[in-house]
Amino acid sequence: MRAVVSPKHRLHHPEHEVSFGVRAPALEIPARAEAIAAALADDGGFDVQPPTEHGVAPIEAVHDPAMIRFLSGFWDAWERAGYTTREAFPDSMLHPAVREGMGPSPEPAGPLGRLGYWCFETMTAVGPGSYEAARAAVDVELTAADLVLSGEHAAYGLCRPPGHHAPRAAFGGYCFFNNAAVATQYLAELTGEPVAVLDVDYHHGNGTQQIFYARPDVLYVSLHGHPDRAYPYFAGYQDETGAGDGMGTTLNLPLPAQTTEAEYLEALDRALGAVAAFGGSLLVVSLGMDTFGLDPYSDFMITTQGYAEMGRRVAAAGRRMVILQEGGYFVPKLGENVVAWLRGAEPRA
Ligand code: SP5
Ligand code: ZN
Repeated sequence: MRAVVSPKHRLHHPEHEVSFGVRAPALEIPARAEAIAAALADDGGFDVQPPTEHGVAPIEAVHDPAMIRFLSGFWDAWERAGYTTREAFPDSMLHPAVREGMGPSPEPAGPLGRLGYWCFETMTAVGPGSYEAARAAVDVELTAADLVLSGEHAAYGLCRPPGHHAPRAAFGGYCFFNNAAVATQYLAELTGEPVAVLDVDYHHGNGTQQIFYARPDVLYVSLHGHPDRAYPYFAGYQDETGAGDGMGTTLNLPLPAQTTEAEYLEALDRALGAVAAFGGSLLVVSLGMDTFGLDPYSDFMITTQGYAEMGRRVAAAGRRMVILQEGGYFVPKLGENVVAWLRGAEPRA
């Protein structure tokens, strides 16, 4: 399988995240992508290439251009305003109730206010190289999409930072640009075909769901920890099935704590049934390894062999696949788990 990898992810190297008011070591760190890249190289079965530049237009097709502008200029503005931190977090976010009945808030002028205007939580440090790294992750993802458009049955994009929590007009959940959504929109535009997205990260991909919620030509299907206990809390419920013309093109399968591998694979078969019933030949996979038994976020019991079986079942759907990295935070097994999934997904003789 061909894989796209960029060293530019290293430009985003958060030191901390803030979880329930506690400053903790960052989990979404460069070592994750380094471990995956090393495992791809060690395996020998992957043809690894760098991304090509695609510019900002494919991002503007999905995200608010004002958010892109904010991210591109944030660090300079932060330093110019006199802050001397190594990375930045908002202190006040734009809760919808603050402006209830008053119309939308203007975008503030100062960088701390602007940070809370665009960022929705406290886990996503923005540093001097975050924007450039996020742009490179988009180039990685679009290069993987190009490979599939030019005839590869499947391609893997080692995206870092991840993307699936970023809706059209906000960022957070370790995500800046929604890599899977940008790729999906790009594929839909270039082929005119419907596109299915299968999200198997432990967390619900609220951003991807939001971006395509009213779209009849994009199916979003997700397996995840139930939002009653799991981030992102405010999306991923079973009764969210789409809106307007997109009614019926969202399927959420929230799962209980201690979900076993057998139970997970059963839910995956349901998800793949929905993919099979949807038109088109393209599938974008949001691949998160934070369902792993040892992952700090996981209360599922997925094993390395389970990932190989997942890859097999997804590939058996027979679709052309753009497989994009999302989460996965148990670094010692991360590379092995990604390789197991991708090898499982390889066409069999
Ligand atoms: C792409 C991705 O996997 N993003 C994950 C973002 C998760 N943010 C979680 C915030 C809540 C964490 N609080 C509980 C700490 C458990 N170790
Ligand atoms: Zn996740």
